[in-house]
Amino acid sequence: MTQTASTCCYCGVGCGVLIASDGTRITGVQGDPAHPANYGRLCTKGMTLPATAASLTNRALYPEMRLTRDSTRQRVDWDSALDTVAARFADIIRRHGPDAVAFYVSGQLLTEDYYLFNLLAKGLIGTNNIDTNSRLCMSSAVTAYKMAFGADGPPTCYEDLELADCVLFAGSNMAYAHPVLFRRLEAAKATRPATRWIVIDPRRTDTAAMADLHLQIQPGTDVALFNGMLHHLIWEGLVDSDYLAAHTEGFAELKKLVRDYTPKMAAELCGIAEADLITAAEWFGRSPASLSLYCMGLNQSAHGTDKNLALINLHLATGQVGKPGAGPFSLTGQPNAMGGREVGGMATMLAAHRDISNDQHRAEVAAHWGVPAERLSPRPGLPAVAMFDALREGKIKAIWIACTNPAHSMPDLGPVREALQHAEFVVLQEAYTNTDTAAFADVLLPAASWGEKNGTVTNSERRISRVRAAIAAPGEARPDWWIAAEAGRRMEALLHPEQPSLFGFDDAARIFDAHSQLTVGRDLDIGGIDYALLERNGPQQWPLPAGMQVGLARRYVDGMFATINGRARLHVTPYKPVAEPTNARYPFHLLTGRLRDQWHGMSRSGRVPQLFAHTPEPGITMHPTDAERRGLRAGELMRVSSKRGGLVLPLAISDSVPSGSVFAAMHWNGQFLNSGGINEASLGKVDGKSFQPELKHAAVRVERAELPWRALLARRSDDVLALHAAVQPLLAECDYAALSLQGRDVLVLRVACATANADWLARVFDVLDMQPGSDVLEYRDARRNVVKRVAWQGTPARLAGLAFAGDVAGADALLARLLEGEVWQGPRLAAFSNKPAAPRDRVICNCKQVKESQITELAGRGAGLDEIKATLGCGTVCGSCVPELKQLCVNAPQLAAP
Ligand SMILES: Nc1nc2c(c(=O)[nH]1)N[C@H]1C(S)=C(S)[C@@H](COP(=O)(O)OP(=O)(O)OC[C@H]3O[C@@H](n4cnc5c(=O)[nH]c(N)nc54)[C@H](O)[C@@H]3O)O[C@H]1N2
Ligand SMILES: Nc1nc2c(c(=O)[nH]1)N[C@H]1C(S)=C(S)[C@@H](COP(=O)(O)OP(=O)(O)OC[C@H]3O[C@@H](n4cnc5c(=O)[nH]c(N)nc54)[C@H](O)[C@@H]3O)O[C@H]1N2
Ligand code: SF4
Ligand SMILES: [Mo]
Repeated sequence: MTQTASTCCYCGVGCGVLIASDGTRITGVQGDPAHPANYGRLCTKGMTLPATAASLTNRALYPEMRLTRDSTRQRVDWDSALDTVAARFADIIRRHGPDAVAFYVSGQLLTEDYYLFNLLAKGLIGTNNIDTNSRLCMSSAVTAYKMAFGADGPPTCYEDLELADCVLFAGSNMAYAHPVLFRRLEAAKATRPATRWIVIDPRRTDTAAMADLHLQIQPGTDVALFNGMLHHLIWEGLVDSDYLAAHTEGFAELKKLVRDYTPKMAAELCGIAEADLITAAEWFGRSPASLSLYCMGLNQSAHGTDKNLALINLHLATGQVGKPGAGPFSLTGQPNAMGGREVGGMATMLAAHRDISNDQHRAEVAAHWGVPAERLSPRPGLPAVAMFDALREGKIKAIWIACTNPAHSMPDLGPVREALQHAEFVVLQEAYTNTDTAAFADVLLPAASWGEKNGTVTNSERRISRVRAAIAAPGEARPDWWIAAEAGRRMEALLHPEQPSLFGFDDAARIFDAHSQLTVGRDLDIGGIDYALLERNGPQQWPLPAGMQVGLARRYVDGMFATINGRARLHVTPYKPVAEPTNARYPFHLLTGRLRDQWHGMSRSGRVPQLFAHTPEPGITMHPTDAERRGLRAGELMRVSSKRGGLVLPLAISDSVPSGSVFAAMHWNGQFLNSGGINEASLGKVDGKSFQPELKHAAVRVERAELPWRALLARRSDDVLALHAAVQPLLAECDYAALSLQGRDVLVLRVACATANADWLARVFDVLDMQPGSDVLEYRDARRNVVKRVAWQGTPARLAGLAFAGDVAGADALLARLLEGEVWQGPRLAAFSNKPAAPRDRVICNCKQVKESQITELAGRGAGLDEIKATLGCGTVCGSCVPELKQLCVNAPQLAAP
């Protein structure tokens, strides 16, 4: 048994993990007590990481390639794959120029991977067409930091969470998306209960439910809110005039603008009470230290940069920046969103926060790389949405995608799929073979994944942590940096045979050194960090120039900013409505976001049945009043459509969404659904400054889908992932199909079609191994087109499978019994009865598998949170469910004592 210190591969909190392994397999994981992000804590996703790595089903194990355009991919060796990639890219570059190729990479790559991709695109090929999924995520935050402070990156650190007196969450559902930081905030509030929490979110999220003040604004109205708050602060003399005079510029123009944003007018635009807006401004302005935490509710907007700037304006105007517990803290989503920004891994920036359009900057980077200065293109590359447009239009011929799944995560999927279909050549570097993008790859390059690779990542507070391999990558999978370097060597032999190799790196440490040298003298100078230091002293924050022992926790403490004159800049931010307003034909505002226990396209979290328990199925959530007005009931299938496209989802009803809006989680896609997920309907309109698309908002219509033929199928299996792999290709044939993994080892499939589909059913019976026999009973009613099969296994016999098609009455009750795993009592034929199911009892606590009914029962008898935790064990391990436990305590119907 060995233990390897590494970092969680999911969110931007960047928790340290200790991976246990037996040399070939990962056997366990625990939080690293020494890591300054989490001090030993992990959330549900981090705790279940070993389960994601337990099976090789669907792992990309060796390179695959299409030998002709329309053939299926075949296994090839690395040399053939890499030679082909290099030759095809070189050929297209020779014929059409460097901008005819593109790279679309990811904030989940390690810094070293990122560095080499950047070198490959910008240094070797000479194109800036390298963009990343961070365009869908962080680019508005980057743009705003640069415009306001002169440089990218937050001024704050995690310790500020414990020191703030007022915490403003803006468009962040931190309880779900940054759970371990949320645990730190909960603990801070428990010790200092006077701390005020304000949450700005159109939905009443678990984060909002815990706030002292929830501003449930109309979607997209944040700028109006911040302008209104600033108006109040100016009017009441709560701005810090000394700070403004000494350290900023632009206040006079801003003041002119916000004169019009009276609290009354702003509150009306936002759809909230004027008094609440004023309370928020008072708390923010009068607290000794005000910290704002913001995420996709601000960034993913056609006015995302302005939303960020308007919030930063509030901080600058009140001097709430550069001091303990205060500042605008943009939370990064992905584990290395920050590292990607450091290496300049986007189409609009150069390494170490340098600018593409700056001749001096290009020359510095070219000199460091050892390439002629003219090689570096002065033209910005195409940002994500424009990149896929250019691919569709044939201006870009070849694309190399690494560590992201654009056929699921990009807005407006129809044209994205068309682009991938039209492309001359698509390379995909992935750890799994069954993502939606994999279908389009001409070459699939198998990547090593978490637990199998070495490098570094930088978390939300600018802290660089080591990622270490605990085991060897399976099959022929290779680290991402190795793949980029090998292809790079082959490409340079074709394009620039005269030049010494740019890719002479044989390990990740040397790549890190090359990266750190390029930062020397810049705002993010990490000249003092190398692997030896990280080994010795643990994770480090930047900047940390040579000669310093520790990095800077807080930036701009002296009021000197990274702008040319050292002053921060306030920007004039007029409010503009969402890009696609609702209308009579598309009356609902579509909000999208995250679930507590799933990660993005679910290629990893979707391998762990336990992670489905909290939300087993996809859905579109609507306010009760809107549902009632339309005569809709929970569970009915709805067609959700925008002008662009749509999908079918079951209806969920909850007053957590405001009337007039609906919400869908972003996670589900072709691995689990018959469609690509909610981005079938979303909008590709981008912010004019950051080019980040408005993934949070679109206008949609939600109508009952008339799909009378229903089926519910479930099968227990020793290898539920293999079963998933076999069923996945059948999903797309249905008008609605949703697959989930439940219990420990049960695959559940819900299906709906316009007409009965006997042929499909026959095939799915085959795949599920449910042919009538001694342990599989069948019931048929040909006249009604009803087929039911039920399977048992073992002695004593337990339910092992069910398939109800044409009539699903009773199927849910039977599924509940299958999941319970009880011994079957009484006649087997009773399985076909249509007994109604009890309402679903959700698993609230994942670690201890505690259900909602157990919690509400205790709460109903008057038990408080502590007693419930002590009795049931829920909320005592990772704590991810604590926000929900608190709500259940408050809302439980009171029961009489037993
Ligand atoms: N469990 C889990 N955690 C994750 C991830 C994951 O996939 N799963 N992904 C990681 C990544 S990459 C990211 S970027 C982060 C995202 O983290 P968050 O941004 O916190 O999560 P989201 O759910 O995308 O969006 C946050 C909230 O924005 C709200 N919102 C929508 N429109 C508006 C608006 O106009 N104004 C305001 N103020 N709010 C609005 C939504 O209702 C939603 O509750 O999460 C990271 N952490
Ligand atoms: N509607 C809507 N859409 C959204 C969002 C939203 O809120 N709403 N959020 C957006 C945001 S913020 C983000 S960040 C994106 C995320 O969207 P994606 O980037 O598509 O997210 P993932 O599913 O995490 O994709 C990462 C891929 O890399 C693979 N992988 C895992 N490990 C490795 C590895 O080590 N190497 C390589 N090469 N591959 C690996 C995984 O299997 C997975 O398929 O989605 C965006 N899309
Ligand atoms: S909060 Fe959870 S998902 Fe994020 S880094 Fe920590 S353990 Fe991983
Ligand atoms: Mo993200």
